[in-house]
Amino acid sequence: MDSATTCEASRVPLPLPQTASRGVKIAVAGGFGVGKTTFVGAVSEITPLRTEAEMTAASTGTDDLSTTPAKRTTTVAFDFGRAALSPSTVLYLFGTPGQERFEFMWRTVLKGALGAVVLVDTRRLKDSFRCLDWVEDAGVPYVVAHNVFGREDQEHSLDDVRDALQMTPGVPVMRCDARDRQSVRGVLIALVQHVMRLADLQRRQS
Ligand SMILES: Nc1nc2c(ncn2[C@@H]2O[C@H](COP(=O)(O)OP(=O)(O)OP(=O)(O)O)[C@@H](O)[C@H]2O)c(=O)[nH]1
Ligand SMILES: [Mg+2]
Repeated sequence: MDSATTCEASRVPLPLPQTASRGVKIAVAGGFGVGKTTFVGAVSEITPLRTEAEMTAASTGTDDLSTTPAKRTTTVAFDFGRAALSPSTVLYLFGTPGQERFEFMWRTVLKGALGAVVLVDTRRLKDSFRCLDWVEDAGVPYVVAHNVFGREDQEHSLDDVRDALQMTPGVPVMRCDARDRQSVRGVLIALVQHVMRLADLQRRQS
């Protein structure tokens, strides 16, 4: 593959390496304000495409800002970023909107995805159920990543998170910091390994 991408914001040409031979779509999903846009932005090697809109008084009572009081904008369509996982494999990252009124976009974002990261915030775990249902219904393999916002939400063990979310056995659960590139890369590597394990299992069973 020998293509070039131009970052609109910086006007810096960022060519894909000539060794890149595989492009893979990955969805980054989760409830409102769990850190999806932050996650995509932290790892993207191009200036991420964002579709943020200012939050207005109209969202009062609908959007829970108690855990992210500094939040001023919300994703209204999707986030897009690109990250090379290896010289040959490039991930195209699509972040979903979090608000339920934009759920119609979730199907589009999940369509054709090789895998999904479901980000959760342990202070608002119940907000994750709808998203998990969407991802499971779409049949997209996924991992759950607990985005750690502070010390208090590290008190929950990953087993607690798994139990609280009534997760399907075998789905990996891990912690991450959505602001940290290495941490986000770790989640993406775990997702790709999980997808490869499932594919291998399927091959053996057929
Ligand atoms: N302390 C801390 N803050 C974070 C972390 N991840 C995201 N944030 C902050 O939390 C807020 C929400 O992050 P976003 O990335 O906009 O969340 P989102 O899931 O894309 O939100 P929606 O698109 O509105 O659903 C922002 O103010 C981020 O700066 C984290 O790991 N730690
Ligand atoms: Mg967002």
